[in-house]
Amino acid sequence: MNTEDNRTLERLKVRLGESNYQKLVKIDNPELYHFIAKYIELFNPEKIFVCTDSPEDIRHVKQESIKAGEEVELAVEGHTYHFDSYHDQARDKDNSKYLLPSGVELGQNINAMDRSEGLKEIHLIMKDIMQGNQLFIGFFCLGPLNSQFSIPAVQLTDSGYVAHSEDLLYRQGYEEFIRLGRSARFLKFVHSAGELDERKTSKNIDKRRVYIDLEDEIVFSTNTQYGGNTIGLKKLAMRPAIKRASKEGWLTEHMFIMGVHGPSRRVTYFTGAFPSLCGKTSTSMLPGESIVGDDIAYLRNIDGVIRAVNPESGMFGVIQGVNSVDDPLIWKVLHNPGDVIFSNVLVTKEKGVHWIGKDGKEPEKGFNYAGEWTPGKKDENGNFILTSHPNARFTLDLQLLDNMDPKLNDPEGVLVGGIIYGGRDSDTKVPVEESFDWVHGFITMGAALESETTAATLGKEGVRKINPMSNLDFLSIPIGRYIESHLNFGAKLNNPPPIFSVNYFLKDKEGKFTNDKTDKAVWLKWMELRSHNEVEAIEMPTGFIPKYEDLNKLFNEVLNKDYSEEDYVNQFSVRVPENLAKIDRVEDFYKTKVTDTPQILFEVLEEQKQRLIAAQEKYGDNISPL
Ligand code: SPV
Ligand code: MN
Repeated sequence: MNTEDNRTLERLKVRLGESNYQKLVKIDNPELYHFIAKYIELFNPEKIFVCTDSPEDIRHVKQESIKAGEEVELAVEGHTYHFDSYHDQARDKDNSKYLLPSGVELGQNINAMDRSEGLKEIHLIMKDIMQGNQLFIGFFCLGPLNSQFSIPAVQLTDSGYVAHSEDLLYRQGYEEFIRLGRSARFLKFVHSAGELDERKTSKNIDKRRVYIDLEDEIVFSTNTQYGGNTIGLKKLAMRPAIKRASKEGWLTEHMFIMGVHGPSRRVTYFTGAFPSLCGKTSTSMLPGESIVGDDIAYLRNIDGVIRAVNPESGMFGVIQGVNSVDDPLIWKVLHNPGDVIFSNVLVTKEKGVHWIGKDGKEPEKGFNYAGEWTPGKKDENGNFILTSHPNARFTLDLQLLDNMDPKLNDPEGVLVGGIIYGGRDSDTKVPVEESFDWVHGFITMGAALESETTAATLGKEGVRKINPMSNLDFLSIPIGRYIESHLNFGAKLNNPPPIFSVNYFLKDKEGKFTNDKTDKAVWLKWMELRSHNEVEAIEMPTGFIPKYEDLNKLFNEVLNKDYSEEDYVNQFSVRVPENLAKIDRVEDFYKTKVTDTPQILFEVLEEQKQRLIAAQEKYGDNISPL
């Protein structure tokens, strides 16, 4: 330790007090000391709490959140609710920016600004921002402990709600920091909810910022509480992790990981990328299957195969539509004692909660993210205020779920048997389809992924947007380079797993959904069999689709229902004009907006176009699988 390190420690001792100081110095890492000292001095909190992995410390954080009023206890033991400001209900894409040194560019799809300007601005906004408040310092590990996948991370926040959420969602990492000492290459997150109003929600939304400094691997977040903007280890950590991954030859993806249970007790693991609110969590939570993670995955090539881990160990899930029939396992956790946070739901006088799509009758009054609520209440623009926000969520530790996969904490991760790309697509893609090979799948299903926008980000809903790998919101490298990383990753595999696309949102000519909500269970079982070459498929211009008789058999086995040939034709016919239009949109996007697109992307799209045109000449606009 040099004199500068010692001076930093002296300063920390004064600020932290003896017991917190002792906790911190058990970790031998001067970089950590300097980082913490710098931000303590900038934020100027009145109190500081260093949280270790001990259950007492973790309990203390929750108690402090309740004491400060950011969370309020509900009738069910262990449950709390939290509100975000009415104008702070989703990720703020406009104010999430990369801070780039001169000479670095990420392309026009990625929001960025000059690094020194951004740092100046954020330091100014956050100066003395914690005066009179408490700072929590938490240590976490992204991915299983002591694994080649894992990334240590430290969080500084003045929000007990954020700190508590992280305790539920991530693996504790204090001991891991001690073990790693100076070798820890850790990510850093600093957050302040800023000034709070009487409802304990962030007040200065105009000063809401999420700034990502890739140089020092620090993410700043301020004047916001909504989890997607604040929970450092969630979407904020994805940004530096994507950059690291691209440099080091692995992948950080916006994907669930689940075990699909096949014949003879076989479990095949799938990862699936879906934009927010497109069925990602509900797929990973399908009855009879097991969940490793519902949101983020790290993928590595280990001995020529893909292995994956979930950097998280909890779930920050959408609550809208959760009901006892479709989501029995989540339902059970949401109705039993345990550590669960409900955010932006309706709370009743009896300290119960309600949300859109919950079983039972809607309460006649309560209070929600907009204040006192009765049915029919309108906001200042005359829009109805819904019972709960469409992006209202529950937060829980995966350990509470009966279907948690036993390999969640395996340091080796799970072997990936298939990759799925899904989007919200009302008129083009069939419900399930397998690609011809890795490159074809990655490009026509991943890089060309389109989806209609949802309530998970601020802005208009229902607009079709391209979202490569459903990861666009989090990319910290130019899109072309990200695509290149994927192609390189695939090229180095001995035997790449099959790639599939799914679409749960296909509508017929009358605008009705062609599928039932539960049908995805069948698509998964079919993909599981394909992964082991145990079922045949029909070659169509866009990929391999299931045969009618196989699906009918699976519908009977899995859902105990018949599947009509008429439904099959409706769902699996290739709509040629729609598919061609999609290719045009995708080509246009890459041609005009992604200057570093690898040439192969255009070639693969062109081949698909030619296959479609040739088929159209033979069979017409609508090609029946029969
Ligand atoms: C998503 O929107 O993709 C989520 C929730 O998983 S958030 O934390 O807001 O990113
Ligand atoms: Mn997500």
